[in-house]
Amino acid sequence: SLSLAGKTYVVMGVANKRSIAWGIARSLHNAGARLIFTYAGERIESSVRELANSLEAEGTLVLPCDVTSDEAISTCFAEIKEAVGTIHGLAHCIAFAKTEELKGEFVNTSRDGFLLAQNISSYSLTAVAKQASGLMAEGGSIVTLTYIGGERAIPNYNVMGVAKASLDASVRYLAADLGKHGIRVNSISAGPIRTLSAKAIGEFNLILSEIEERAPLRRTTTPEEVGDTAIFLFSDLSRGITGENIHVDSGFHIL
Ligand code: 0WD
Repeated sequence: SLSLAGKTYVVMGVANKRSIAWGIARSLHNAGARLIFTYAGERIESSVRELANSLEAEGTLVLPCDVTSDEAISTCFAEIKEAVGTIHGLAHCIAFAKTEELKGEFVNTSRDGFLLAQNISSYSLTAVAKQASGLMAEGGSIVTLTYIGGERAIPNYNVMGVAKASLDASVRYLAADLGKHGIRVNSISAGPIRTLSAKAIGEFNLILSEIEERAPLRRTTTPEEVGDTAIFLFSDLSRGITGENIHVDSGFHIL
């Protein structure tokens, strides 16, 4: 199977064991990669440390990085540079919107809520790519997580759908900029998965049951499936792919 031994990856956005980021981390770990985890705030630090320790891997780092702060991002990557020098990839698994704007009609979105969702869920990729790319001396691969709600109007996804559309466009522009440095930028559009963030989305259970009934594979997506596609995008097997979005959603997007 695929080996990423001797390579180092930054995984941003583990909140708990259900996080898609944790699925990606486990796939990376199984492939022999060294991992650096970043977390948003003190509230989840202990949970991330506990999960990182459970891997029993040498050299794992856990660092704070609130992506709403440019200073926090530069401090974080300066510490990563100091510790490991070179990184080979980064998984951006971060999103946030106000719960009250993830139900009802999009037309009611506030200016505040719109900008907050764009800031954390979309702009953060560009801010982080700028810093991370400086550490990718041997080339690299950046992977972010998106959702079909950025391509089509999905009930309740609302302001987050618009943030995902902007994230998807950012992937293409970043790929265009960073390709000359041997750095690839891609996204995975995951099918709905029951996580902490997903709890905020109105009628999420309905969305899950629709996938089970209608998606070509007749089952919901697992974090392991997303993790295994991520390590493909991190590995040399995907060396010709950049600026791309891969749907890991049991085929739901073709309907
Ligand atoms: O169905 C789903 N769960 C899908 C999720 C389908 C398709 C895509 N995605 C995306 C999400 O939109 C997100 O981009 O996957 C990514 C990861 O989401 P997740 O695994 O569903 O959710 P979760 O485990 O809650 O992790 C998201 C994390 C935050 O968790 P909390 O609970 O603390 O909000 O994003 C991080 C944080 O760890 N995050 C931040 N990180 C740094 N700085 C910040 C911040 N300011 N805000 C949130």
